[in-house]
Amino acid sequence: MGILEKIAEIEREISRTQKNKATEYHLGLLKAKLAKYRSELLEPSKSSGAKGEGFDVMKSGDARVALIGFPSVGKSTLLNTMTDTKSEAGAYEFTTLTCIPGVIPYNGANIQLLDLPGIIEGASGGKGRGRQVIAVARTADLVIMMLDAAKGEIQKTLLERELETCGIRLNCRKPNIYFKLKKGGGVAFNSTLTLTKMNEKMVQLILHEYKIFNAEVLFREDCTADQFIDVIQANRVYLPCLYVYNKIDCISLEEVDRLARSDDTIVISCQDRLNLDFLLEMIWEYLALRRIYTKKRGEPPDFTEAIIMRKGASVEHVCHRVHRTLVEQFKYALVWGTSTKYSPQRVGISHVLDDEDVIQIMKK
Ligand SMILES: Nc1nc2c(ncn2[C@@H]2O[C@H](COP(=O)(O)OP(=O)(O)OP(=O)(O)O)[C@@H](O)[C@H]2O)c(=O)[nH]1
Ligand SMILES: [Mg+2]
Repeated sequence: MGILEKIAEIEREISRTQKNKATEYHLGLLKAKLAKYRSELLEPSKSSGAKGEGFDVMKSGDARVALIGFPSVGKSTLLNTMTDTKSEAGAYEFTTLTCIPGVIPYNGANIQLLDLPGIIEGASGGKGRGRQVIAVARTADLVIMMLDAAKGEIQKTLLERELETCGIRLNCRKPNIYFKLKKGGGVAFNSTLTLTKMNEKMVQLILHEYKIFNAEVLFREDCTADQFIDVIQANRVYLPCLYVYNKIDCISLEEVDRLARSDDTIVISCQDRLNLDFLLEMIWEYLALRRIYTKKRGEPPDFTEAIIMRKGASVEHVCHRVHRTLVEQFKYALVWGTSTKYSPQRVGISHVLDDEDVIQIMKK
C-alpha cells in the first residue's frame, strides 16, 4: 500500500470515528499516524529529479513573498502590475509553469515577489506541481493567498487545507510547549496550567506512536493534540498570510464589502488597479520589517539608506550588518526613536529596535 492510500485510509477512519470521551485516545493516535505519513510525503522524492526544475529561485532582497492560488486567479497579472518583471498571463489555466521572481521596491526595502504555478485540490498529495509550489511557499516570509472574488470562499478553505497538510501554519504562533528528547528516565510530563484538551495519557500515547520513550514535555499553553504533534514533528513553519481577493470588478459592491471585512483580507482588482496601494501597505505591515537609520557622531542621521531588519532585531544584529568586527569593538549605542523611553537613550547590545529608529554606535 502506498503512502497516499495509507493517508486516505486514516483520514477516512478519522471522519468515521465519532468524537467523544471514549474515542479521544484513538483519535489522538490516528492523528499522530497521519502526521507521520504526511511528513514522509514532504521529504523530497528520490525518483526522477527533473521535476523541481526552475523552482529554485535565489533568495534576494530583504524579504520574500509567495503568491499561492488556484489557476487563473490573476497571480501573474499581479506580478506584472507590481514589479518590472513580466510573467505571462493568460485566460487559460496553468499559464505559469515555474517560479518567476520579481522585485517590489518599497520603503527603501526590496521585497521579492514570487509568481508560482496555480495549485489545485490534492496538491499536497503530489497533484500538478503542487508539492514544489508548496515547498517554495515554506521558504517565504509571507504568503499571499490569492483568491477569485467571484468563486466564493471555497477556494480559501481548500487551499488552507493543502498548506496545512504540508506543515504550513498560517497566522498563528508556535505552540508554547517545551519538548526535549532525553537519553533515559522515561517521559516527564508537566504543565503550568490546567489542560482541557490534553492529558498525560494522551501525551504518552502520541509519543509512543513516534517511538519516543524518554523526553521532557512541558505545556505552557492549553494546546490540542494536533498542536502537540506539530511540536514533535518540528518541521512546521509558521507564516503570516494575507488573503487577497482579486477580480472585484466582477462582483457586486455589497459582496466586496462583505469580503473586505474578514480578517487578514484585502480585496483588489489587478485589471482596474483597485486597492493595490493598500495591498502594498499591508504586505509591509505583515512582513514587519524594521528600517534602522545610522548616524555618525556630530552628523545628522543618514535617511537616504536604511538598514532593513526583521522584527525583533537587536543592536547586535545591526552591528553585524554594518561591519563584521563591530560587535567586538562595541561599547554602547545611542538610540533615537520609539524603542526607547527618551531620545537619545544609551543602550546595550541586546536592545531591541523599532521601525525607523536612529542609531549611533560607539566603539571602545
Ligand atoms: N476581470 C478581471 N480579470 C482579471 C483580473 N486580474 C487578472 N485577470 C484575468 O485573469 C486571467 C488569468 O490571469 P493570470 O494572471 O494568468 O492568472 P494566474 O493566477 O497567473 O494563472 P496560472 O498561471 O494559470 O496559475 C487573465 O485573463 C487576466 O486578464 C482582474 O482584476 N479582473
Ligand atoms: Mg500565472
